[in-house]
Amino acid sequence: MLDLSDTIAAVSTPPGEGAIGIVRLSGPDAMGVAKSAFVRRVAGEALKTDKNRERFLYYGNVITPEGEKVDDGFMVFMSGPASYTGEDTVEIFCHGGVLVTTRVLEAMLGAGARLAEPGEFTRRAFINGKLDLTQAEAVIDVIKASTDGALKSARSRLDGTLSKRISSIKESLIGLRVRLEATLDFPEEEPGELPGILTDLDRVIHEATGALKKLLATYGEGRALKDGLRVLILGRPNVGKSSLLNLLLKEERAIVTSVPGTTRDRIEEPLNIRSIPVRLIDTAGLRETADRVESIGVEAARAQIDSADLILFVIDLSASAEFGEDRKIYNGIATSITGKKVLLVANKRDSADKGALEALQNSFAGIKSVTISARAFSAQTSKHAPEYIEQAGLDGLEDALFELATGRTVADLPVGAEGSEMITSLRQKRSLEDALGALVRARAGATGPGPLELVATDIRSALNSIGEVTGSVTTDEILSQIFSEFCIGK
Ligand SMILES: Nc1nc2c(ncn2[C@@H]2O[C@H](COP(=O)(O)OP(=O)(O)OP(=O)(O)O)[C@@H](O)[C@H]2O)c(=O)[nH]1
Ligand SMILES: [Mg+2]
Repeated sequence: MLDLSDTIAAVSTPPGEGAIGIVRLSGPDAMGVAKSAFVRRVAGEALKTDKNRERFLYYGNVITPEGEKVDDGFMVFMSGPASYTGEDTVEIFCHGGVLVTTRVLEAMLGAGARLAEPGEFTRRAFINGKLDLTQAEAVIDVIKASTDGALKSARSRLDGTLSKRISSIKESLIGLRVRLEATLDFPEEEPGELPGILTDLDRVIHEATGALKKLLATYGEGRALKDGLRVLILGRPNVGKSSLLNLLLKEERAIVTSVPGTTRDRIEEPLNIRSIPVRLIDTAGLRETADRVESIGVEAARAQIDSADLILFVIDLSASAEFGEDRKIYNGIATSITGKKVLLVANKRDSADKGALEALQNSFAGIKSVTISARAFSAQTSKHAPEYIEQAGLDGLEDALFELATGRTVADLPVGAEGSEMITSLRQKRSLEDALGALVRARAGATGPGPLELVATDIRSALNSIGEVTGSVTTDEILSQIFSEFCIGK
């Protein structure tokens, strides 16, 4: 268990050289520690506890317990509960260097503070009720966000939108549970109540399961925004895989030639697709080859499959005679791509064979596909001109990728809009799935021959699982796992 009676300290700015470094203190004796280790420069005297002005910037020197000056800077005091952690908090702004911030921190430790654990400031904020668990998780997501969409989603969770959504599901179930349990405990008091409760139970559980399913469906997008996706480009040699990479990057990154077997080494580049952070990986074309260097590349391409989230399988519409060969290669990797998302990218639509689209349908029935002309883009000098993007089919490709990755269309609610709450962690997903399972059992139990006590138990268990998401029900283990992802000082 966390000891809240300690006063903790940490450097809150990242290690490195910067204009300012911030050392943060939180806990009951934050001001006491600061008082011993920070001396006002103007007055040349220690801060007087009774005269501490909150949210007032003091200028002074940080000193060691031996009285040696470490650095000069500002200090601000914020008393709890109106602070990030809900406790008395002090922030010291000193020079931003690795050694100087370490020395300032040591001065605070010398004056009685303890070094904070990773995420301990936020964990204290959680314990003190300043934020719930979905918000605490959002803190780290805001810090790590690498695209506008990821930031919007994390920001809106930090503002409590997901918490609110979950609370409203919880409230309706609590009301139901209370009524059901009262009737079961005191059946003689309101004998006529039961049929009405059962009707309400059916409706409330129906609504709650609908809401849970809706939230669960957002996990794909939530996770994609938060963690990004590995998108792997695969296909026969010369179909235009490297051209596709260049098209998505809008830059001629990979070498493109008409010689099959051009790409031998893996090329990996970061980019954003409709706000989803993506690592795009181009590989050597898949085929049997006698060339030793190329065959190493082909093996390397296969080795990438496991870690990929989404596969772009490229085929060449101007080589419909080869679709059988494409399909063979696809079948060859079929077991390793089971469960992964696959988009068939039919390239070279500018010079497609007659009947190529139908032939493609026959060879790859049931696989989501999109047609493009990657070269239309890379062959041009003015790379961002809209007509080339259109000619290439880039928008359609990006839309298809987004839809496949998130399970929703780009035209749906924008990220951050009301009603667009997302779940983003496996932990949240598992708890909501447990809750859903318990509610399905409860609903079935209510119409079945079993005792209604079991229905009440299932509703209670669903509430418990929902409570895990926001953290109203939690264990030390869950908390340690969540906060261990944080940096020290947050
Ligand atoms: N007509 C046409 N040709 C294209 C298109 N995209 C690519 N090509 C041509 O196809 C050839 C192969 O393109 P690459 O992008 O190198 O193909 P690749 O799949 O990376 O090939 P390897 O690295 O050898 O496996 C080049 O001559 C490209 O100019 C397209 O949309 N239309
Ligand atoms: Mg290539």
